[in-house]
Amino acid sequence: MSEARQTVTEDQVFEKIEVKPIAGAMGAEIGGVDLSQPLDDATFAEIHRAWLDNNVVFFRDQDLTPQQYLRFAKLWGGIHLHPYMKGMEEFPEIFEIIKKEDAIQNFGNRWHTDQMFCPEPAKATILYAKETPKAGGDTMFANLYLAYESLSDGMKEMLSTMRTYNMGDKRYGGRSRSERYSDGSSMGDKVAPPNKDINSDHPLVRTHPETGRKALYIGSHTASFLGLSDEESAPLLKYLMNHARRPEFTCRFNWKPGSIALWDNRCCQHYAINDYHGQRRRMHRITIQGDKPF
Ligand SMILES: O=C(O)CCC(=O)C(=O)O
Ligand SMILES: [Fe+2]
Repeated sequence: MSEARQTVTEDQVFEKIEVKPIAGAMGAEIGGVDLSQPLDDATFAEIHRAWLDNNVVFFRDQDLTPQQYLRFAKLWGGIHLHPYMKGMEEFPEIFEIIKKEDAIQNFGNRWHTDQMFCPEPAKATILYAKETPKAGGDTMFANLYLAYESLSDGMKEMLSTMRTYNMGDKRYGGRSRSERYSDGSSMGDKVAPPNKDINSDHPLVRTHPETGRKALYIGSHTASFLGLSDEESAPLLKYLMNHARRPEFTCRFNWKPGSIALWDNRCCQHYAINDYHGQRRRMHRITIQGDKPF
């Protein structure tokens, strides 16, 4: 039932960079580029095209100062700050994700798309690996274009006018981030909730503003559908979440120090695998401002 992505086609031709898909559904490694240096327009245009085609792109063996990292990030738009989490003291636009040896809970261990609870959710997320476990700590991604395109015509029709209700906090068993991360995580001291919780509704079927393709815009922040009760929403939500992460729609990335991922939150979900207990993992994350979904 899954369709090939549109990417493995003749227009995957690049002159400035090498692009190697890592799975059938999505994801490509980009080689031949040093992100610590300013990028010329042609190289940036090729990376941008590869990113739109593959939903997520990866770079290896990068060595960037925080300033160089921010310069690269700002090519993609303004910086989006996480409304519930603090950035680094010296570089507030960079948010450190860390799981120490004694931690239990990691950050991002649910299928989600970043800050979907905001009226204008993050367009892109860039993650830069600083310390990685010997094995484990991979991140998985799922292609939300394929999730949409593989639905039946009847289901597409039914979903076409529906809206999701997405919660910024207290989504999981009513527990706040402060409660969840104070319990065996390394992230507790980074929680800084806004005065008032941020919740937003969005179209369930979203049109990507750059590619024009439709995506099933759903993630773990989605609590219900507008106009339906929680009980009515739950089975459909469960079906769509399970459908969106079918293995055929996914790719999985194994990090090494110096790896960078850049993903498009408008058309993919991701999931940080928590399988490296007793080891340390540390990442630097920057998110890029997005638009109001339509
Ligand atoms: O650490 C990861 O692999 C991903 C965490 C996450 O969900 C995020 O950075 O948005
Ligand atoms: Fe995330």
